[in-house]
This record gives sequence, C-alpha cells and structure tokens, in this order.
Amino acid sequence: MSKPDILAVAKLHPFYQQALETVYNVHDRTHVTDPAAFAALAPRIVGVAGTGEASVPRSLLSQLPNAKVVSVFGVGYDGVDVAAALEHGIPVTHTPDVLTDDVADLALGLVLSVARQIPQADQYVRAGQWPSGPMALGRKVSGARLGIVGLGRIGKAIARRAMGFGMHVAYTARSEKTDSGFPFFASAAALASQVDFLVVITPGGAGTKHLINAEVLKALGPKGYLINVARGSVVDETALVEALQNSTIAGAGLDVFANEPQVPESLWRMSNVVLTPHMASATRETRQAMADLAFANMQAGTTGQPLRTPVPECAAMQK
Ligand code: NAP
Ligand code: 8YV
Repeated sequence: MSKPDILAVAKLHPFYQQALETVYNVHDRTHVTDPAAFAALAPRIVGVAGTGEASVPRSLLSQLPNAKVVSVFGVGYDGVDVAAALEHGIPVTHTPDVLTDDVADLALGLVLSVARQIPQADQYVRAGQWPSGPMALGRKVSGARLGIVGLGRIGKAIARRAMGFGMHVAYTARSEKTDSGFPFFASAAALASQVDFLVVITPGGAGTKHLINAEVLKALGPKGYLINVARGSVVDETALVEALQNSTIAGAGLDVFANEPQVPESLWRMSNVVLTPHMASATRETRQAMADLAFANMQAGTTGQPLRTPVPECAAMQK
C-alpha cells in the first residue's frame, strides 16, 4: 500500500524529516517549487509539516480539502493562519514545553555573553591582544535587574534561572500573574525603565509586532541591554540599530531577526552586540524531543487520534 502524502512547507530538521519518511511520502515545498504538479497533488495531502517560522497562509490551506492536521516543529506558530485553519477544520499543533529549558538557557547565555563580553574576550585572546593589556571592564550580572517581556512557559523558566543569579525579576505580559510573586508592569516601556536587562520572549505575529520600539529602547536607557529570543518581528529592528548606533542602549543579545537568515550588516560590526542564528532550541536532545512530539501530532492528526499538543485556539476542536 502506498504511503499517505504530506506537504513540508519548510526545510525540516532531519530528525523530523526522517521520522515522517518512515510513514509518509513527504513532498518538499512542492507548492512553491512546482505549482503545476502541486495542483494535482493537493487533494491527496493529508497533513502539513512546518517549522516555527514556516508560512502556512490561507491560500495554501484552501487548496487542501483533505488535510487533517498542520504539525509545527516549534512552539511558535505565528506563520500559520490559524483563523483560516479553523475555518477549514484543520487543527494546528506545536511543540510546547520540550524546548523551554533550552530557550531559557540561551537567554541567560546571551545575558552573560553580552554583559561579560565572552565572545569578544575569546576573540581578544585568539587575536593575540592579551599581552598588550586588559580588555575593557564588563557589566556585573549577579544582582542586576532583569525584566521579562512575556511571562509564559519560557519566561518563567528564564525567571527561575535569573533568581539563581540573585537577579531582581520583573515582567510584563497581557495579564498580571499574581501567583508569580514578581512585580508586574503594564507596558514594555514601563518595565524597560526599571531594569538593566530586558529579555523578550513573547510569541510573534500581529499582536506583538514592534512591541519593542524606539520608545521602549529609550526607556531601557544607555546602561540597559536588550535580549531577544522571541521573534524578530517583536522588535523594530531599524529602531534597534539606531539605538545601538546612538548609544541609546548599552548593547544587545539577539537570537532572532526581522528577515532571517539575513542580519543587518550594521549589527555585524558592533562590538556591544552578540548575535546567534536562531538556535535557542538547537541541542540534539531538544530537537529530538521536538521531532518526536511533532511526529506524534502528525500521526495522531492523520489517523483521527487525539492530538498531543494542539495550539490553544484549536484545543476545542477535538472535544
Ligand atoms: P507562552 O507560554 O504562550 O508565553 C507567551 C507569553 O507572552 C505569555 O506570558 C503572554 O502573556 C505573553 N504575551 C503575548 N502577547 C503579548 C503582548 N502583546 N504583550 C506582552 N506579552 C504578551 O509561550 P512560550 O512557550 O513561553 O514561547 C514564547 C515564544 O518564544 C514562542 O511563541 C516563540 O515565538 C518564541 N521561541 C523562540 C525560540 C527561539 O529559537 N529563539 C524557541 C522557542 C520559542 P499572557 O500570559 O498574559 O497571555
Ligand atoms: C525553532 C522556534 O528554531 O519553537 C520555536 O518557536 O523558533 C524554535 O524552536 C524552530 O521552530 C525550528 O525551525
């Protein structure tokens, strides 16, 4: 019997791709590479496999009359038109929790890297500059004030780690979390004005676009550092580059960018910036766990079993 057909809408991680290939015919972005062939294939597609950044627009969903699930390898699903998926009766799943620790670890890694200049120090030693004298002093992390924009699964894990460094944690979110015990600020600007490090960890999409703008960066101030492990869209990148160029803020640690994998060249040249290539969940252990969960969701969706981790908007679809 031939394998069921599914569509990959992005280049998939090998762990996910290989798991899918054991059960499905995986059509790799055929909707983009060969639209004519896709028109004939589309009615046979029973599932869509994507990544956290992948685009699943209404126009694609409307071509898939027999799709039973969109399984995203990632917790963020801002590229999926969930309203359209709901209208077409296609549930969307993602991979929450299994990557929380890794993303929180990298957020703290970026705090330490940018404040203590760890990548710059490594370059300093390798370039033979140490014998010429010491590096410029860094900024103390222990005991500093850390603001978290988005106190969800990952935001809370960042807070737990920051507490281990004796940091004073505060946050903003859409609603106050009275059980967290941390001070709540109603806006990102109000929070930024009270902290040394501002860590952004909200979802992407229209609801958070440019939440971190020139006003927030001004409030963070010339001694403040911005860390973004959320989505590039959450930060106004033009305003950020200007703020760094004009010393409106002290520095930045960035894992995500507006137009990935393109990163503004002006950022490459800045010594007070640490850049990583959207790698916050990129450990073997976590990518395996994400692949296992995304695969389980794909199998459940395509065989009519209960989904493991539907996105909140689709949770009611299987009740
Ligand atoms: P989550 O548990 O849903 O938490 C999201 C938090 O963001 C919630 O506290 C939410 O507030 C807050 N939020 C949403 N919209 C907001 C707004 N307009 N203003 C202020 N706060 C807002 O999600 P999670 O598991 O922690 O993941 C968060 C995001 O991290 C993902 O969606 C993804 O974009 C990003 N991420 C990035 C990487 C990477 O590789 N860099 C890896 C994984 C995840 P409420 O609780 O009040 O609703
Ligand atoms: C992944 C992510 O890098 O989970 C997310 O939202 O952004 C990351 O874990 C991505 O989904 C894989 O491409």
